[in-house]
Amino acid sequence: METTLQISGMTCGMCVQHVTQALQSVSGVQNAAVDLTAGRALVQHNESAEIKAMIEAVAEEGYTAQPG
Ligand SMILES: [Cu+2]
Repeated sequence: METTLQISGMTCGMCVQHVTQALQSVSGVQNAAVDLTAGRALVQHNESAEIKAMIEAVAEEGYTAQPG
């Protein structure tokens, strides 16, 4: 499965690293490709992964994610 998240608050490559690691730490997430310029994350995951958990993991790092 694939989910696109709009990410706000990213300003540099470190932000991308933080968001990528946060998303990949979520249970059921296989891969996360984060695009700084687009402010977007493409998340590959299985059916058990919860979008809510992805959003919370990103929020814990200080960024805002929303489905889209
Ligand atoms: Cu940064």
